[in-house]
Amino acid sequence: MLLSGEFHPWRLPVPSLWLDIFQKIKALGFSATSFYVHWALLEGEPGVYRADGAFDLAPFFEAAAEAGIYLLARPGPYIQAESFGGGFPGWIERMTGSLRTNDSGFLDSFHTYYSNTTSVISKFQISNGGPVILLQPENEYSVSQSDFEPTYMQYIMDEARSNGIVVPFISNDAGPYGNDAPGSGVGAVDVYGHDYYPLGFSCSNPDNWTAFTFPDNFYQLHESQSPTTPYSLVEFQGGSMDGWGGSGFDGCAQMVGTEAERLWYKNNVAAGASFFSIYMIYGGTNWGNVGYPNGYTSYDYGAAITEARTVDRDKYSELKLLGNFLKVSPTYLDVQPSNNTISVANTTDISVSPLTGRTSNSSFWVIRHSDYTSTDNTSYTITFPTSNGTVNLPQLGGALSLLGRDSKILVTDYPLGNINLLYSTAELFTWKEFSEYTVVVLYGDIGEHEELAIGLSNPNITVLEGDSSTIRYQYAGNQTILSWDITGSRLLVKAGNIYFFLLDRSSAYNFWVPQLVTSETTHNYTSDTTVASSIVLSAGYMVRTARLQGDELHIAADFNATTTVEIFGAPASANSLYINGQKQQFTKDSQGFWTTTVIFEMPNFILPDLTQLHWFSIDSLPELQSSYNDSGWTDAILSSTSNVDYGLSTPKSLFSSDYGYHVGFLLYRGYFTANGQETQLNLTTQGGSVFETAVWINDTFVGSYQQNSPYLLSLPTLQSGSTYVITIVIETLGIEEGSRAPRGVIDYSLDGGHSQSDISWKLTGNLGGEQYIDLARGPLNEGGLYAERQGLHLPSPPVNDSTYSWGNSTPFNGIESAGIGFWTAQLPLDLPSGYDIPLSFQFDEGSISGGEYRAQLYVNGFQFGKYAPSVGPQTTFPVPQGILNYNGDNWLAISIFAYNSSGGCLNTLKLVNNTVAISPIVVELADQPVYTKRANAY
Ligand code: IPT
Repeated sequence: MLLSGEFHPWRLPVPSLWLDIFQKIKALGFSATSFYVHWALLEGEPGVYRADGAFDLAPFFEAAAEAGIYLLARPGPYIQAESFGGGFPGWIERMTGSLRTNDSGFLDSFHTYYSNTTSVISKFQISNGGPVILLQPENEYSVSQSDFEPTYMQYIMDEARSNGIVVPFISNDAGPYGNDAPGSGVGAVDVYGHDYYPLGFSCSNPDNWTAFTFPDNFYQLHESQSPTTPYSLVEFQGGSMDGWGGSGFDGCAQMVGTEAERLWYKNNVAAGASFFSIYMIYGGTNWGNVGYPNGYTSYDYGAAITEARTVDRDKYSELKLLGNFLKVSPTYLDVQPSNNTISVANTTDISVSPLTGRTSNSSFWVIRHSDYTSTDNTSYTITFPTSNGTVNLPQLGGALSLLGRDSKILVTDYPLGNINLLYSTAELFTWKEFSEYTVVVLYGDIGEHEELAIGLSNPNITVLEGDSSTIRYQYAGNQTILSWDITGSRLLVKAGNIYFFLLDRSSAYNFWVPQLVTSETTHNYTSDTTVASSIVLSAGYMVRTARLQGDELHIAADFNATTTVEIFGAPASANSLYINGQKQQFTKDSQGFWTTTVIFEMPNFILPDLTQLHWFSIDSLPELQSSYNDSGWTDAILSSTSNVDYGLSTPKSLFSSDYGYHVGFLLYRGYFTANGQETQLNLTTQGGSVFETAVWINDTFVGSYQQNSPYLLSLPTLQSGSTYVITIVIETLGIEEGSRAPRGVIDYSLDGGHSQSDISWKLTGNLGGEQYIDLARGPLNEGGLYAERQGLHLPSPPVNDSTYSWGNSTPFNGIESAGIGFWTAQLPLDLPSGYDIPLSFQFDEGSISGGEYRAQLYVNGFQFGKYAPSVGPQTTFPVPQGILNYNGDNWLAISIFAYNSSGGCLNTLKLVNNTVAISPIVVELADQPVYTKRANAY
């Protein structure tokens, strides 16, 4: 059983934080992570594979291994992922061959990337002691292309094999279509898998489930499509993407929230899934232009782990209940979905999906409302076949109930070590057999009545905690039946030498089951259920690891409040307790349970007032000045384009990719001699989705438009015989996934009897184009703004260098007319150590201002935000520690592209913190080279 969550290292460019995410995934009870590799980031310059700094995959593999997480590698070359080009570099626009086909031009184009990437992955395969156990070639290939070419799929797999990949290949069909099921010859993978997003991608009405789909035939499909391979859900909806003008990720987190997790994920269990990966488990950030045109900077995805790396969404805790249950339930791998109505509720309002044992009696029963959208609280009784005959539950009176939009996995004949749990109507979170006793943790919702039976005859029963009047028990032959009400205060019942913790859901959310690492532990990947392989804790915010070192028990955990920590099953050889390295006093009760308290006090720290920083300002559109020298720009001299998918409408190509510019701001300058008859410029530009274009003639602002092109711009009166220059600024938002759609000026016409060739053009994007300058931050981080070309967004910019005319305005003064302003300021931070203090930059008090400008936020040279106050929805931009130096100087920069004559300014910008927790995480600064003079910058 692999429970997995998707996480992209390139959406969190701080390698020392990868372990944090893996530990948060591991704590869910999950065993795996699936990840994409992004070609455009690793081969910005065609033929040159670079994996410097945060782009190096080795630390990602090492962190996964340390956390005990297996990996599914998904190196594409096409990945989608709401990312720049869907993984394709911009220069793919100059390559021949239909994309994602067997055309040799296309195959050749990804050879450098793919051979290098798969070689690195191969070193970290399980066969070499590493975490990688599966590889997915391409992405949803089978149905994504109408002209599916098995030979292309086969080529990718052959390439991977020739670079040392020995692990099985798995596919991710876009739905359960079975198109590339194993055994179908050329292009067939080893393990057939499919994706599924039953809730869709609109988060504006998260509680309205009527448009969603709820499959009940997945097992049958699997049996007909690929019965010999494990049933694999390679991507299953864990949240949703959201786009410009969207409703924001909180709605997505609510839509795919605790209720959806219970209904759909347990339905996947009912279908017998044994590889089940959630897309995304941690979304991260589209920093430095890694996003696609429809997406904004945040890729939070409404996932279980927030963009700021916090685990305070209930959906994280809910997932932990399911993950830990499956982790300790090896008989799940022996069961088979069954259509028989061998178990029924007394009401047709409740459906039961049976999973019955193949080689044992151990069975699982997934119950839900027949109408999965129902919000009713329904009373029911239920009949189960067991090894002790048919039982009608509840047996000791009372009534079972199922809340609206809830689903439960009930078990029968479930082995708790040597003892048989005949049935339980409460859900199991975990159980552990320790040397002296067994701990069983069960939960339900407040107000529910539960019952279990256990194969113990006449055990001693004591109620150690809670109101014993709510507990009933009865001995029945070799069974003992126990029933209880869930009230909100914990019940602890000892039966024989089993401790039953009978919890309500939110108390269960506080339980954690870290694997116990000892000097004998050879690896951390899986847990068996033998003695003391894990310990059980009731704690609070987050427990990461447990380690036995001699007689010391070490716990690594995060605390966002003063927390009572209870430890059940501490190893007998342990006699001292350390939490995050600090020795901790504790009490040991007669059961042998340990209790201690971790005090949380909000640490003292002051986040600087950003309006009070010493800002340095500069005009970032000096191109409008008559003195500006554009001799360093690229002349648009190509009479044809290399783009085989799009033709030219202009005498010279103005497709930016023909000249090596693919990302961020593009600038064009067109020279012509006026005849005095000009009144209009008709312009077609393309920058993706809500891209913005602004136009000047000499230093006169002509107009701007968002998205809707072609666009007619009225010109001022021009002097016949004079030379003019048209300056066009286009903020591009990335390249569409799997496309060669050109960026830049696509078409234009100038009236007054001009032909197109009367205008001669120059253009620029990022300095160096594909020979990009900043190897540490990669090929996509910089666009073509003057300030970016000069490197002024980097730390320690030359604010004393008089070749730049720095002013002392602030981004809160902004600029007063159309143009581009740029500001930089030093931001000292001094935050206490021993805490995780996620920070975000918040514009305009968290609600978009409607201002007619686009701002970019740079932190220590990393572009970490595109704020579009007329589009939204994002106002708050998390920036991880490691990009920010929490104990030292940082450099913050802001660009403002004001595209109408009234200019633009920030109303406010604040540094705010998210959930603060005591934490053992160790964060190192990402490689972040400072400014050095760029010799040929213009
Ligand atoms: C699936 C893609 O495989 C994945 O890369 C991502 O784009 C995801 O969609 C949406 O976030 S494709 C699925 C919608 C059929």
